[in-house]
Amino acid sequence: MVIASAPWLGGGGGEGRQQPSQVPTTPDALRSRVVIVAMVIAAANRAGPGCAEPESSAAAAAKLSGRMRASLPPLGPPVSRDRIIASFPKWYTPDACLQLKEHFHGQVSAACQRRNTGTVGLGLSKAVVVGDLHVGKTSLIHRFCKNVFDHDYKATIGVDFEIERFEIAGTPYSLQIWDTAGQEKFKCIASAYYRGAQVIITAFDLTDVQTLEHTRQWLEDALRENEPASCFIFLVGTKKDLLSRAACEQAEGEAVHLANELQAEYWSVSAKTGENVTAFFSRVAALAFEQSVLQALERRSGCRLQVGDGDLIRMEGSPSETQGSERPSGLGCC
Ligand SMILES: Nc1nc2c(ncn2[C@@H]2O[C@H](COP(=O)(O)OP(=O)(O)OP(=O)(O)O)[C@@H](O)[C@H]2O)c(=O)[nH]1
Ligand SMILES: [Mg+2]
Repeated sequence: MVIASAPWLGGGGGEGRQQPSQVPTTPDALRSRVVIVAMVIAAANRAGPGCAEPESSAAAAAKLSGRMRASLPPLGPPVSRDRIIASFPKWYTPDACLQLKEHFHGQVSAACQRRNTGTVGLGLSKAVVVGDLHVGKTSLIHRFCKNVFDHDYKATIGVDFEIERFEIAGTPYSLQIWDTAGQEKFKCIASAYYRGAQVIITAFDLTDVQTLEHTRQWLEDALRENEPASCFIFLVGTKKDLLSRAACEQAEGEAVHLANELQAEYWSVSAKTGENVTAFFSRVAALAFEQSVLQALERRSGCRLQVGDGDLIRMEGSPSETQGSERPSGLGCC
């Protein structure tokens, strides 16, 4: 069974994943869970490369909920302090990072200051987390989204997702983080959800070198469903707490080498202690946000307006908005 839960709709992602949808009885329960049942498996099997996410009534409902939410002004409490990103979050190591700059792109800062980011503040960016079973994908996401850590292993069945709200440069922004199953038997289901990812996070266990070797294949699979040039790729070593400093440095050396090959940004994290977890996702959110704003500005600068019987007026953005916006900065290189 493939299950997708939406924490902004209902009671968290991990616990109760085996339960059917709940009847909303409390304000909390208004956030109903979305359960994608067996029919998704059939849909997933039908979906070939390049197909959209498998459609089912529940999946469609999930999408609709997402769209409805995206079209509404942000509801609920303000974002927590550690979700407010005012300055560009730093990389983990300059040896493997996607951008060495320390500030938001000038056009992005200007647009944010003028509250001129279009629909970016209402939209979502999709990040998918892939990697071998047991490497700690779910733990990483749960540490960030719920600030919990569970010693017990509960394999992810199919996929699951969380949505985290941020305020970046004064603009509301949401990241949809998809947790996928590492078990081989769920791979065909999970891979149906790779599509439309702006960020691909390939996770491996720092204590198990084989899981690092497998990241290449995981990334290949995820990129097959996406436009490689427009995806931010991260390589994340998990369970940092289990290694001595020397062992960690050795594992990181190998990982940085691979990250450079994959044009990925490298991070070491621990879901158990929380080390680097918030910093990592802040970096992910900031890069995705910046790219989204630049793309919105680019679209706007090229938009056309039809007047009367067909005269076309090209709407140019103000020079400060359009200058140098041909391409979102920092895709896959420093
Ligand atoms: N010490 C330590 N253990 C961790 C850490 N992260 C995860 N674990 C443990 O590793 C095991 C697997 O973690 P999960 O997060 O379920 O792994 P997963 O990658 O989601 O596994 P699948 O869902 O099967 O793909 C669990 O027992 C966790 O408690 C960490 O940072 N430190
Ligand atoms: Mg999992």
